[in-house]
Amino acid sequence: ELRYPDRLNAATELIDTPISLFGPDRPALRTPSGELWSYGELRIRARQIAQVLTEDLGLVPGQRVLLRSPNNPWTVAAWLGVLKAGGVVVTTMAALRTRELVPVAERTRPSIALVDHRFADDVHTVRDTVLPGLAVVEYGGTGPEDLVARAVAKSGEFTDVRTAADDVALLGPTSGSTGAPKITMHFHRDILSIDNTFGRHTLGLVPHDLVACTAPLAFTFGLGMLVVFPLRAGACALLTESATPPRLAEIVRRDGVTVLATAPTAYRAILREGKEQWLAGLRIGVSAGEHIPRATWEQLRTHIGLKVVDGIGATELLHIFISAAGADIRPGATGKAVPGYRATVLGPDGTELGPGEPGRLGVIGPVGCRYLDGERQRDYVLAGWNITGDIFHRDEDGYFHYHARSDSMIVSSGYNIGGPEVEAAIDTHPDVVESAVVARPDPERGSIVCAFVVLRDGVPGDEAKAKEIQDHVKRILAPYKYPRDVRFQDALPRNTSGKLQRFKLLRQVQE
Ligand code: 3SK
Repeated sequence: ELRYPDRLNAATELIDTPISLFGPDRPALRTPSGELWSYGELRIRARQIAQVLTEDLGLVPGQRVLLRSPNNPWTVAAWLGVLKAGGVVVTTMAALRTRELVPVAERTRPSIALVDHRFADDVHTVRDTVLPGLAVVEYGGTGPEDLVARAVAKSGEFTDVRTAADDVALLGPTSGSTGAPKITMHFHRDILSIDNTFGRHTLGLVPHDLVACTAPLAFTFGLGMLVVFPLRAGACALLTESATPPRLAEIVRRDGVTVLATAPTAYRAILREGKEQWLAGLRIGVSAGEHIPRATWEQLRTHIGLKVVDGIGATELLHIFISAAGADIRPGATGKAVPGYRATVLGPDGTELGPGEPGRLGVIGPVGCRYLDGERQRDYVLAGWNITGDIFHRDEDGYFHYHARSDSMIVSSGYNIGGPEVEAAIDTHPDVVESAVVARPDPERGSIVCAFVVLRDGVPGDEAKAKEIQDHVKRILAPYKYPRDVRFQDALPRNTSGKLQRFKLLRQVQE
């Protein structure tokens, strides 16, 4: 069991404690363009921002501060500065548009917004339409009102607010499977808990690590990989604002990245481009956000000897709770419950199922789901188990094997068909870039498997190609699993963190 003192400020633990252990001069943050911030510099910037917030903008502990920016050092400083000042960070993706920001702002009601100047227009619109009292401060631009100019004029002397370990530190919006935002709440101690579990037991960063991650800091996967885990280990994070998968692979090689965390899509794209050798220097590769297909995992292992650490997490639980690393990895399985967590598989009536039986994943651990919106809480937490919405089975050895999202399990003529299994089969067709399958309502069979398929450039998506893919799947899987409906698309719909928006595909087949 993890125990924390009653008074705990996560920002003190993330920046002041490492400085007392490793000194102020170690590199904390880098960018591909050569910017380098030491731990000492990051602490001064965070303190200066805390001064701007409290001295100039009147922030009092418990007030909420919306952040909106791509991944860069000032964003990390702002994140730490808000916590140092006792504020609550509301993270939002830079790519969100006004109509997506409005419901987040309405629910979280921030007092202040710190916004990268390139992404400020939507926040001004939010203020003008729904939050007239919002103080919007831009950064990264020019002029005396810019946050950077205001911060560097401050002394850098600031004593962190003595927040309680279970004061809220973070409001993390998540779009969930329906698209409507849900707001998760996390305490100061939760931020340390993800490091004391996945970070230390599974990932095991060391001070010489250079960590890159494609997820935005506004997605808790990115926050853990780029801020919480590296800082607590005295390691360095490489912050990329945006990078295509081949460019990412090039940066990994050029800058000597030792740990890369990204989604399976990026690994697949790097393999497709034949750039996987550029990842050969990695000590650790992490894949999360969605299940990594076995074929992709095997290719990385055989081509460059990289045994990717798969993991499943949730914004509701802040980070990863099932995973395995090193010798514990079992190909094809996501992993075991991360030390500190318990996981189980539940049947429809909430009873625990035995090995081999697929059902709903239930997780209990030091971080649990707390929605700002109490109504939703009842759907997510059942008898203490956090119900993540994923279908898994557990094997005799306690490894968890992914089947599908509970909203993507396809029941056709009485057969249960796991969508990802069909996708993995389709993806082995040489003309296929990627695919996603959903259940299409069918009067005869209840549902049928409908596959949305992206083909390689120049390959025509016609009836002959659809038939070829269907026959290909029938050759690999039990024939009842083949997609009876094949639709070709230029790209699959993904949200700003790269996660597939399956609900959009479901909508298409239900229309
Ligand atoms: O698996 C995910 O989608 C996830 C969500 C939040 C934090 C971390 C992860 C891996």
